[in-house]
Amino acid sequence: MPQLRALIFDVDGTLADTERDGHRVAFNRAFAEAGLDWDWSIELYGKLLEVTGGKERILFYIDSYQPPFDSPAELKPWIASLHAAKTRHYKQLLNEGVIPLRPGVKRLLEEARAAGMRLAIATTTTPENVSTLLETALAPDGCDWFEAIGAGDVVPHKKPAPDIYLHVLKRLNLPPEECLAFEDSQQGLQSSLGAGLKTVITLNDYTRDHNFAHANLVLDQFGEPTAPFKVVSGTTGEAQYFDLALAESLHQLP
Ligand code: XBP
Ligand code: MG
Repeated sequence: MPQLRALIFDVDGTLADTERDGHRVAFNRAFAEAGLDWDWSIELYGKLLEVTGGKERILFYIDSYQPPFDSPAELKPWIASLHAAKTRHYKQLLNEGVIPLRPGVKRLLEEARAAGMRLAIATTTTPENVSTLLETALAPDGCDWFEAIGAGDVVPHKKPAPDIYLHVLKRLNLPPEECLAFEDSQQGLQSSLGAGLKTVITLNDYTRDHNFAHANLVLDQFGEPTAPFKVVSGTTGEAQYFDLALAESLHQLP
């Protein structure tokens, strides 16, 4: 059996619950600033999350919910500048400390680092969103904890395509059999499985009803010694919270 050498994390929904109170709010602030009367409610945003990537999500919204939208002749650059404003608002929210890491994330990352486990990130979101989250919610040197950070437009096809995981595996110079992925959504799981990675899911309010039939383990959260996880599917033995020993034992399963 190959050894477990690296943990690869999704960001949005996995490291932190960024969508409802972070990305969604930032989109709405950017829309208001641009004089648009668009307002993405918590419920509507759940539907829009079907499309990964902020620029792609805006385009999907225009096509599906705003006809007939009198769109600018140069739609792509217009969306790009609207999205740049959204990124500015999102980073501001992170800098205000609005979004903490999910329970157990920092503990797991610290344990993995201390044990010499290699760490990486594979996400759809904009690179500067990742660095700002890591610096504000993890540690001032949080980016340095990760050997490879694959994010945003660095690959042609975002999740559910496997491209971002394949990109990160290449950067790590590791085969998928020596890594474990962590995701929160069906689109993310499709991406990691497509790259050949065993995958652990931690659910959140937006992804609770997604199809995780092929995940190796589905939990409500990583958990802490004082706040155990709930197992939705998969085997955790005696474990009460997700740690490196559980990662190693999952990795050993056929
Ligand atoms: C995350 C996303 C991202 C964010 C917005 O998906 O879909 O698009 O919602 O980020 P995943 P940007 O967790 O599967 O990577 O606006 O920066 O694109
Ligand atoms: Mg996610």
